[in-house]
Formats: sequence, C-alpha cells, structure tokens
Amino acid sequence: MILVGMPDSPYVRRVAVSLRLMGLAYEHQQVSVFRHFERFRSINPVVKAPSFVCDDGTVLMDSTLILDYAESLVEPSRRLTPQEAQPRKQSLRITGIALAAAEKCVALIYEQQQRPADKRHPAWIERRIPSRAPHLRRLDFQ
Ligand SMILES: N[C@@H](CCC(=O)N[C@@H](CS)C(=O)NCC(=O)O)C(=O)O
Repeated sequence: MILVGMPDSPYVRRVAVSLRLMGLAYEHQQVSVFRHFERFRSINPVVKAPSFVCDDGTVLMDSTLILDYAESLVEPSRRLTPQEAQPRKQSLRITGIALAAAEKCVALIYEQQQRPADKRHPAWIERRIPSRAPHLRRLDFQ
C-alpha cells in the first residue's frame, strides 16, 4: 500500500499517523500536488492528496475514506473509531472539529500563497486566524 502526498498536508499526516497507530505497513511517496503535478497526475488524475494506492492498484482519496478502508484491514481492537454510539459520537465530534480546522488552515495557506496579492480578501483571511477570531477559541470539545 502506498500513501501519496506531502507531510505538510494535515490530511496526509492524519492518514500517516493513523496507519501507524493501527500497525499497518505502507510506503510513503512524498509527491507534491504543486511541485510534482505531472507525477501526481500519473498516480491519480484527480490530483488530490492524500491518495492511497491499494495492493490491487485501486486508488483511494480523501483521508476519511482512506481510513475507512484501512480500518477494515485490521483487527477490531486496532481500529481507532469506536463502534458504540456514545464514544463514536464523541469521536466524530472531535474529528469534525479537527477537519474543519485543517480545511480553514489549508484555505488560508492557498489564499495567502497561491492567490495573486491583488486578488486576496483581507477580511476573509482575518476571520480565519484563530488569535484574531475569538469565536474559534470558545469551542466545546466535550
Ligand atoms: N477532504 C480531503 C481534503 C484533501 C485536500 O484538500 N488536499 C489538498 C492538499 S492539503 C489537495 O489535494 N490540494 C490540491 C487540490 O485540491 O487541487 C481529505 O480529507 O483528504
């Protein structure tokens, strides 16, 4: 199994850390969606990181879907997502917050590093910087 993507992506890190915690062996190919676009496209024409090449050649993408498949490969005791309703709900709540934080951070990086300076939206950027957005510090993790 091959994990494709750069570890500066929170989604690639999420998959890498989770695979390790589950004890699954994999190869990690550090291919960038920006700097190695053509190479990435030859692995997955959608060019989405993380991509995950299964042993039969099937290419999965999206961290949640990759981990859904990975959990099916291990013994129940090694799975990271609880099955029981109450702890599962709590796990989904925390995972949702983490994914939302990742999406906002990635969008912020794209806005600041990929968009031309004269096309940026300063107010949009401001709302996504946690130290300047008190509503992001009042989250209830319980
Ligand atoms: N929901 C996806 C998000 C993945 C994502 O946005 N990956 C970024 C890198 S951090 C990417 O592939 N960007 C290139 C593009 O979308 O063209 C997941 O959980 O894997």
